[in-house]
Amino acid sequence: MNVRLIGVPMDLGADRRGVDMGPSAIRYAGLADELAAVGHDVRDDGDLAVPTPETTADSGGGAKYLAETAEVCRDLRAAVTDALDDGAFPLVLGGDHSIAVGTAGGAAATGSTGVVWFDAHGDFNTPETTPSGNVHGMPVAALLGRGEFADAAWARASNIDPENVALVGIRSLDDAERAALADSEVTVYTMSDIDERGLTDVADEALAVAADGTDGLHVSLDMDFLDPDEAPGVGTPVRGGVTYREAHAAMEAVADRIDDVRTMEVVEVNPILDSHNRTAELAVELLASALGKRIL
Ligand code: HAR
Ligand code: MN
Ligand code: MN
Ligand code: MN
Repeated sequence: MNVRLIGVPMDLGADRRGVDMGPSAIRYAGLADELAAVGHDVRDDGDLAVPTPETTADSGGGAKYLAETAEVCRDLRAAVTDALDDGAFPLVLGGDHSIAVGTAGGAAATGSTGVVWFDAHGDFNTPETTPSGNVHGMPVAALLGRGEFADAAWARASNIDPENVALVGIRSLDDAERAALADSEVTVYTMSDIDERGLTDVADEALAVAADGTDGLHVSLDMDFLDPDEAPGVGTPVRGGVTYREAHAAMEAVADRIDDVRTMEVVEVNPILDSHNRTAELAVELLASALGKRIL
């Protein structure tokens, strides 16, 4: 594949500072070389321009920096569709999870899109329900046009049907978010499901749900999907996440369907909270697995 790296040093969507350094940390951990070793042609387009909290006044409202986030997501969507038009595979490096609106929006601009979302969190809040005001807790709801996002052209992706959205690894939901998810057609695989059925079975089914009747897939990997013992460098760690081996198995399930995958992103790597770049190195390993690296 022609892999196109797009960095998005975004941290307007989260309270803990530092995810803006995620793209650098992932590059330093050797992503381009690792993907080249798997056999891909890799081009790095560098980072998008993203405002920092130091230079930006919050535009106000129930969601912090929503107007600024919208602007970045519009730019990212354009970068992703450019890469897709060139026949490349856009691999987006975050940044906080709000950027998924741009990545998945770019995928959906080219056809109906299913989404597989590996995360501890549901990211299904809206500006009306959010307890924190942080947009990284809202991207799934934004893409599906829920609440205030119903009229937001930058957010809502009409080519993404909730029936083709699957969340995997979930173990932290806010009350209103839980009720909204239960009420929706989104499929949620919690950690309990993974305990009972095993990761491979759950990941295969999640990918099948997303692929059912769609033209392509978007895969979103929030590093807090993993247990914090494995991935300490994330802003909102939640105990009880997947193990190192389970995370690789999830990415190998993605690799089995890579021909259907149109876009992928890795988000929420926070080098300030990390231990010797361990989480960024793990992100590189997992991306290599997803893009076809095999032991034998
Ligand atoms: N649900 C909480 C909120 O809305 C926590 C947000 C999520 N943090 C993330 N996203 N890293 O997955 O504020
Ligand atoms: Mn997330
Ligand atoms: Mn998360
Ligand atoms: Mn439907």
